[in-house]
Amino acid sequence: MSSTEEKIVEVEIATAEDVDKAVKAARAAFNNPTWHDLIPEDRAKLLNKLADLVEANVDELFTLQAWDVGKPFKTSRDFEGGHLIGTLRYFAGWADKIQGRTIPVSKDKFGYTLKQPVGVCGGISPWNYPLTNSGWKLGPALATGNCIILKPSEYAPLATLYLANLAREAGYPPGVVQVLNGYGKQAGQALTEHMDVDKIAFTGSTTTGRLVIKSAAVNMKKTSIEAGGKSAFIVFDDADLDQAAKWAIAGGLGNSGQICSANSRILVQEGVQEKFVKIFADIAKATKLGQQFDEATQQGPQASKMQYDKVLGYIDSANKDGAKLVIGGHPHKGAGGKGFFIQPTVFTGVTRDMKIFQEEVFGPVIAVTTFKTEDEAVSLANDSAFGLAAMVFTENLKTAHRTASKLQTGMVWINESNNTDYKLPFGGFKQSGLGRDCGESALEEYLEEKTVHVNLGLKL
Ligand code: TXE
Repeated sequence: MSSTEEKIVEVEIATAEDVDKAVKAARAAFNNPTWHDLIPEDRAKLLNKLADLVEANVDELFTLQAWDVGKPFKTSRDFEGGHLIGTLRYFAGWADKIQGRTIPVSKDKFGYTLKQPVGVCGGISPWNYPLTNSGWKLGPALATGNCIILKPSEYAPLATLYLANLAREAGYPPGVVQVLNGYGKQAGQALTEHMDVDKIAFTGSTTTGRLVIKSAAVNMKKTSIEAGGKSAFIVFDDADLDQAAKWAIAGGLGNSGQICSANSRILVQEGVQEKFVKIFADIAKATKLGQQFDEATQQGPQASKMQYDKVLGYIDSANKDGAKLVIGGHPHKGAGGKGFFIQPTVFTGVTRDMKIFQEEVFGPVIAVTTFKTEDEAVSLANDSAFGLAAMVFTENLKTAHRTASKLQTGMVWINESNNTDYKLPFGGFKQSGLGRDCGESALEEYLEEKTVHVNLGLKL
């Protein structure tokens, strides 16, 4: 447990052999008429039943997740719990709305398309949002009639196992929903390179995302990748600075900064830089760090010792590179001097060449850079190998939409940050990924489109 550094429990790890057994079970379930021929309304009923069970078990699920990664329990149960239930219900609503197209070709011919499930899917998820990520994969996969094997992160094995039990209780036939815990290089890789897996939905680091694409190439699996980010939060000088600061705290320091779309870079127009940084730093400094089950806790520990060391390494590099430390910069001692806590940290004077401008820190560390003009703001924001998200704060509609269209990111939030909604596509440009989670777009990731050519009278 990352808040106390104590061992909670031991968990079985899957080998390549276990993965093979799970894939065979998934294939058998996919081919079984009990699942394969289930009418869409009944697929929707099952997914809604699962949502009801998640709602009834939300305390248990989010207690396990809080043990897994040290997240403040109450906030994550209320927000992520609602999001998970909503995601499953949203995709249940799509189950009977999966439609192909009819396409006129000529007087002798027309074509139509059928949307059919891909088959056996693997869902590999990280530790920062274990349940949300499981829901983002389960929802579209099951609504469209696939079978899915989830492989949660080795750092967060518990909550998703509980979810698998709920899927069984909901009435999914054996083999349709499976959970295998295990290491990435073993179970994860076995799943991505398995010849009888048709699709991999991966969320995690960009480095691992590249490996997943390579392994999945073995049988040209359909692949969706949601990877890292370095999202820029642009504050123009006409912005509501109080609101900007509050959203930047939520979207940058929330979940201890362990959000793929975290606004870890703040670009602020020079006239308001001093005022904005003061408001932001004052709120950040007052953040209450603590144990996950203490209701007053606003920020928990980093999820693991590895992450804790990594974040401290970035703080060190920012100091060495000459950024100015405004607040934080140090570990925070939890109860009994234990736990992987790090103070909310803000650096100003950050330049393009610094590591904390370019690399994903994945911790409560914010890099502030000043800009003069809109063009400069866009150029700074786009100066990144990542392209997941960006945020624009301004009271001027024209500035907001003009800037949004120029940013090379999959998502732009105007006058808010990280207010993710399962009805809207989530994903990135550039090295932040391939494909989209959430929204109608996610369905396409789990469907094949078959074209049927119909000859209406052409003779040879
Ligand atoms: O991620 P990995 P890690 C970033 C963040 C963090 C860094 C490392 O910067 O500091 O990644 O975190 C599985 N084949 N993000 O090491 O390795 C692994 O078991 C198949 C951003 O936890 O990407 C886990 O289930 N699978 C990110 C999942 O991949 C493999 C969220 C993610 O692990 C595998 C988390 C392999 N060869 C970290 N190797 C985001 N986008 O939100 C590992 N895995």
